[in-house]
Amino acid sequence: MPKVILTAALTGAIHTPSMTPYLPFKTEDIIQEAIRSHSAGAAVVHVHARNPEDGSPSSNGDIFKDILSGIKAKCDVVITPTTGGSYTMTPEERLSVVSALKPEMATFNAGSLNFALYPVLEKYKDFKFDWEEDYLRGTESFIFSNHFKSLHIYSRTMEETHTRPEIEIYDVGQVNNVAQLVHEGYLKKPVYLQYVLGILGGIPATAESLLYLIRESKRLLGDDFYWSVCAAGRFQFPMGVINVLEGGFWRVGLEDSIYLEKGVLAKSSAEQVEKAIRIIRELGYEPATPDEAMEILQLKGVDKVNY
Ligand code: KMH
Ligand code: ZN
Repeated sequence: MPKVILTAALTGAIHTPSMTPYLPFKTEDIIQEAIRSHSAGAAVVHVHARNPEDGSPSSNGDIFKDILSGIKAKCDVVITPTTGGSYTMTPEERLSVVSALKPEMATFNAGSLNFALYPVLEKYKDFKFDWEEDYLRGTESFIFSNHFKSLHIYSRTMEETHTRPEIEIYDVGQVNNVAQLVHEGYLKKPVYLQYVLGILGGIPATAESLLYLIRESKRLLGDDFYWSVCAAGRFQFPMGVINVLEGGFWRVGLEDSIYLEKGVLAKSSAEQVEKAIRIIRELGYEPATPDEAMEILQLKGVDKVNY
């Protein structure tokens, strides 16, 4: 039975608290969401830190440590903290979670791009917290910077901490960036790619885009890689189904979509995990357990983290 590694991306730095009452941003709520998503069948949770007072994205090491150690104390899910952080953070602030907590896996954003969220302001007018509107509008002039010098530093740091990079791919040129980093010896095969579809500034979320990414990855990296897909909003489920059928893994969660279906807010990332598992089982697949994910992705083991 083919195993599918399901990842739940719990909170992210895209959606803001006023968009849905279900977005967890208090530390205990993020921890509980991880536990619920693991119980629902997620093998991996992807975690951002948020300021528990107002839900603003945070790179605070103590908040990350509280979240990661709180999850670790309650369940054996694999934890992948972000090094993407948010656009209000420096590359050093974004990377600090890896140096400090030495996680088994962390995101590694494989290139620069516009990362525009401002169009949502056409839909959302009233905000609970005063940071939300400025944060979203500020993305009109935001370039998510991941140039090669920073990618060299990120990869070396993850090598030192034995942290597997979950390599975020926002567009097809970034697959070539990965091939270059493998050629230079900064990344080692088999790499683990996370195709991120549907971000304004990155590759659109279409079947053609996804199949092109997979084909280009195979052309540039050979068959020696694993891949998952995460797609924004309404594309979250359709792209996941295509990717599973192509032999890949799947990421869901409120970081990428606040909906369970058209017009219905998801009450948790766990609800999206449950729906994804129903679908993959109907297709003849089984969700991987955390231990199976650890084995497939050759992770160092939670006993070697620093939290
Ligand atoms: N926020 C997603 C679009 C990261 O956190 O470093 C991609 C992501 C990357 O999750
Ligand atoms: Zn993220």
